[in-house]
Amino acid sequence: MAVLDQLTSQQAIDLENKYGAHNYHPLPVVLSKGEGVYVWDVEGKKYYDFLSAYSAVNQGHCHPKIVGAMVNQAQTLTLTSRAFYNDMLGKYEKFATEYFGFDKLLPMNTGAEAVETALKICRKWAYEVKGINENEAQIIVCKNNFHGRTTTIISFSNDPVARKNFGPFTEGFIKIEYDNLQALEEALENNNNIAGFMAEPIQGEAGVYVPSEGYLAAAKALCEKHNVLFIADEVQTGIARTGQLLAVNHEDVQPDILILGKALSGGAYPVSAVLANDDIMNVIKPGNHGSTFGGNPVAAAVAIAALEVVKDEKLAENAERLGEIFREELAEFAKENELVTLVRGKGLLNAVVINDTEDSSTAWDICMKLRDNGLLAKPTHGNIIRFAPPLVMNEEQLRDCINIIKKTITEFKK
Ligand code: IF1
Repeated sequence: MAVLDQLTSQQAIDLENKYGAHNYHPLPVVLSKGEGVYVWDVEGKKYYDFLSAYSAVNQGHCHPKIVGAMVNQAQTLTLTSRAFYNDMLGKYEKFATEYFGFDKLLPMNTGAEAVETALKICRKWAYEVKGINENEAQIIVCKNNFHGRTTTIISFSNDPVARKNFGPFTEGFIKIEYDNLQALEEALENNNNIAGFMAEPIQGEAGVYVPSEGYLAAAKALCEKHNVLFIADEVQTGIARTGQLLAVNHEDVQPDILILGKALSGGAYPVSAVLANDDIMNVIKPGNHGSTFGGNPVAAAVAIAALEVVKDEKLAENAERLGEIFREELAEFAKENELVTLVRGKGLLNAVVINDTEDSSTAWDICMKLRDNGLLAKPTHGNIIRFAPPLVMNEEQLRDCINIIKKTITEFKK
């Protein structure tokens, strides 16, 4: 078999099982083409993509403007490293800082790298601006968080599968209940070593937990009161996914540090970023932080195009409107179907809670039937199915998908 020969689905799966690390348990479908809201498997079967690569493909698969920008730049200059300047990075930094309303941007590649970068900036600010004694800074995080897979990030995870046998862990983190202002206030009171509070504006992996109305604004106010930085991890909730450009915009909250990734590139290329104002970002000096690919010309060109698409195609407004329809229809359906407990979410980041025990395979089995019926989705933890289509979906396509979901669950036999 020549390396680029056409494969059957089973051949592709067998290759991954034999030659690839088993760090995932994918749904058994092998995709070979994507366009807009659709993906096709190697046998040519067409599906609606209701995962969007975990909200990285908000602009739809292979968006011509984003791919065009990528190909054009890739044929011109791909990578210089930051040892030298390039003609794309400054343009991108200006464009993106004005787009999100911050003074500066630190470019990275993956979401986890951006989270790590934000934690380093927060700590350095704590020592050099707030005046906390070196190595005593604490950062508050939320239980059931998901911020990535590095050793430091899993140090403050409470997911045993993500943590077991990866110790020893990084110190300096305090875990509190999500959506609990009293817990945040108590953690802030009488502790002058708190540098920051990092949270997902909606906890995606935990099961699309939307916090109470006003939580983010009140949390930001508490951080201001205690001279603590509010760090918003919008890697999954950002870039129009929840019906606003950023999920924090639902409450008019401007975080001190903003973390972006995934759809910052429309899923075409690894691009992440950390944004902050000068009084925070200027603690970073030459040699403090970096990355071979961070801020490369292709990333810059792709991110500019991806962000332009969000505004040109009014993706936040579309996500807001279609999300209302999705939740209204599924909530109605939940009343008459015992398998569906509830639906929750914001914009087009939604989840359906399946009425079965945490350890049952019901949500997985339903996703297998959804696959057979032409729609791809995957459970998060336990029996919660995340539904997150590309934001370029139109109402007719959404209603088609709602019908597929209702039909599949109605016909589902355990
Ligand atoms: C996997 C989850 C989603 C994220 C938030 C940072 C990162 C992520 C809020 C890190 C990444 C991805 C990672 C991927 C599956 C997916 C995921 F299931 F893991 F939790 F979306 F919910 N902050 N989320 O959601 O970004 O380094 O991956 O670019 O690791 O399985 P990354």
